[in-house]
Amino acid sequence: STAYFGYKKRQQHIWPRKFKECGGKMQSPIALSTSKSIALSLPALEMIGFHDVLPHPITLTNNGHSVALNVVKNSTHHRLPYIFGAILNENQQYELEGLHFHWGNKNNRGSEHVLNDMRYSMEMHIIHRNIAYSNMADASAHEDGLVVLGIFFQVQESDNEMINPILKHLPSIQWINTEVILNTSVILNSFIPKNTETYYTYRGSLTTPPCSETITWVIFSTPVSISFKQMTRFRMLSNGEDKLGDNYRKLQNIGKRKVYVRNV
Ligand code: B30
Ligand code: ZN
Repeated sequence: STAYFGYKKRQQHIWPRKFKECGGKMQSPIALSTSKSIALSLPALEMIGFHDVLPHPITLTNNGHSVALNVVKNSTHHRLPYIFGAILNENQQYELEGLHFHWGNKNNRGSEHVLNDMRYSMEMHIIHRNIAYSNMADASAHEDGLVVLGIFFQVQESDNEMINPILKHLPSIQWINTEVILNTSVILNSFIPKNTETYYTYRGSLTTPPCSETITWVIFSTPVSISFKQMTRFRMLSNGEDKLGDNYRKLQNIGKRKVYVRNV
């Protein structure tokens, strides 16, 4: 069930009234900076199946706070992409759940995390669930339950052809609570930077209610590109009362947490 929450300043401010964890001490997003991070020679993040075509059907949904791509579960014929390594516990695998976007109505805003004072135009989140837990609800209740990969998008002159399989379906889901089944093949590797060797990692939360503090964040420092024209496709979507966009949460306190940057 989708509880309403808004992104305007006065709306974000009251998230903790209905959702206690949104007022916690391990919230996301945060400002990342090279100089305030602990540089470690961490293992690479192992990403398996990112070059494979995702099993059908894949849906793309306008849920009023984002555009979400979701994959089928419990398919016996296909293994979904999964990740392990980095600061994740040994022998724990995290399987793809879906992905979604946070973006701005102007190019100078939109990403949730900020990297060395740079707020990018968009941030994609690829959600992975620890296979020890059978669903999102169960995983959200455990501290080792979820890993979200963060990918920044930076506006450049030329189109990023790799994201067209998603973009071309956005006009079909202009309205809130509409969904389309993708007729294109989707390959995760098309959406991520070529360089995944440098990443920031820390322990945080879902950036939307219920703000569960069970996320291991892995944010790649290399952005991918998108053109202004391609960004306008996202900005044409509706959230029911307004343009969908500026759907990023304000920065949260790092507090006592440690942020690591992989130093290769
Ligand atoms: S994020 O990556 O930290 N922005 C959820 C997953 C990832 C993030 C935020 C939230 C999540 O699973 N939320 C609960 C389920 N959602 C489904 C959804 O697709 O997005 C239902 C809901 O609100 O109540 Cu929205
Ligand atoms: Zn997100």
